[in-house]
Amino acid sequence: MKNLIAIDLGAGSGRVILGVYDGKKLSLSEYHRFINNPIKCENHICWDIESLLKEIKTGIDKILQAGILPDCIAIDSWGVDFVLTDRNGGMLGLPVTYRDERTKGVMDKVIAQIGGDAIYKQSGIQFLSFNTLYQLVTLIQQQPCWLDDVDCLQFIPDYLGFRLTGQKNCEFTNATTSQMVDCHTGEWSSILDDLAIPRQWLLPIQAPNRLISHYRSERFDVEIPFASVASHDTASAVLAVPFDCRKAAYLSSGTWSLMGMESLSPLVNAQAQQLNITNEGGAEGRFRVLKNIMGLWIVQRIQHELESYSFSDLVSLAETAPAFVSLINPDHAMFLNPPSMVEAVQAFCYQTEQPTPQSPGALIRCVLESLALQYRSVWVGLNALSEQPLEGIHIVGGGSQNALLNQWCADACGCPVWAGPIEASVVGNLCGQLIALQALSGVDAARRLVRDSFTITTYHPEGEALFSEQWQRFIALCNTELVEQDVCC
Ligand code: ADP
Ligand code: LRH
Repeated sequence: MKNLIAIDLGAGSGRVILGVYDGKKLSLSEYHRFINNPIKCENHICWDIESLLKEIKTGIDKILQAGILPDCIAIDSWGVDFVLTDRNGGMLGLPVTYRDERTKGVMDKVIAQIGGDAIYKQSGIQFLSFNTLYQLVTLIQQQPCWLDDVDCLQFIPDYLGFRLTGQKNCEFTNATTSQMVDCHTGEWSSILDDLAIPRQWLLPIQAPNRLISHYRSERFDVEIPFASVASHDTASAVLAVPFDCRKAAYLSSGTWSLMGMESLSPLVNAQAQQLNITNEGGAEGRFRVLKNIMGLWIVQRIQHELESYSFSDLVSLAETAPAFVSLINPDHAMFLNPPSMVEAVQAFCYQTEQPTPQSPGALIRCVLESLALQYRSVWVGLNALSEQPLEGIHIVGGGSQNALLNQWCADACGCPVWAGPIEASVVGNLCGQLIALQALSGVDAARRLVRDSFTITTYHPEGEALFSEQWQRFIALCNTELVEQDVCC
């Protein structure tokens, strides 16, 4: 039997969960959940690192308080963002969030300077304006007064681990989200030299699912082994996808919708580049061939603005609203962090000469139908790239509780959908710890454990014709040029 603590940080919320492995099954008990609220600092939106650390320690203490002696502890979080430290390990500036505006326009300039082909061929990573690469170029251009003091860059989960244990680390799966790792060698790429990003800031890249240190709690007088797992939350979520013998896709559905498939080698070719498909690193050196879709972030932000509606209220209202009245391109940059998401959705519809959704039901229906249609686009792209046809889609993460969207995903893609587990990143994090403790032999054994431990709900496609009728209209809308000043405020 093993008692394990998973700390899983999403961009919206964090949780500290106890996982108990009895040799046959894994069960979860949530001890602590907290909001991850970015803060404004010198005109940038930043992660409140000290508050995250405080919440993490509170969660661990709750578990220790219950008299449980954990065998291991590990952290995973969102990708791309990082902390810079000086020679004494002190934090230099607060880490800026990937939704901050500072990188606006930088990616295009970098592509013009060194060429998109060169970046993609080496990294195999999708072009997203907020990749670490563009954040670092921006930072070097901005020249903050402390820039010369930088000694080390650590990604968020590695840095939080460092604060808990004193051990520095650079874990592979999260490092790959930077677009600075050569996907063919697993080492830092020569793109860094082309852009004068100091290599001496970077630590050697290490494989996940290893014990690396201990966390000592003075208050409870215990020392808990600390593991570096697949510390990119999506990599841990993919580890927890209950694949069986069928070749299938996955959709990690939360703040983002990450849709993809697993591959033993990177898939880097002209077609993949044209589709802006990424090859992020996974556990056991596997690759996450996937695409970011803006995801339930849009709904989260609308819910925040409409305050009095719960998530399930909004989904019920969407279900009864008229179908396919207005559609948006959910991946348009205008939805990354607009001042008002309701207004951004309405502006997109107005500019594309569609009725502007007014009621909560109409707004959410517009967003969820558009997400389902985008799932279809990515599904078609993945099938074109896959050597074997994909037989269905595993949906994991908090969004897998959205039965309406699960059904629409099955309908839009015309394939079965298997939903669960809900806490996929936590489950992947826990399985990574079991691998580090040699209680599981690897990823395949982990997935057997997931299948044996969690309920999976199947959705069969019912209304494919409806979605396929709308798909050409959706693609045309996605290709429509919008006028920036009208859509961004
Ligand atoms: P993150 O990527 O931030 O870790 P999660 O995996 O926690 O995200 O998923 C959060 C999402 O889960 C929310 O945005 C919401 O869309 C969805 N969700 C949470 N609870 C429910 C629920 N009861 N019914 C439907 N969807 C839900
Ligand atoms: C999801 C996620 C995603 C990244 C984004 C920054 O939480 O890690 O995989 O692209 O956040």
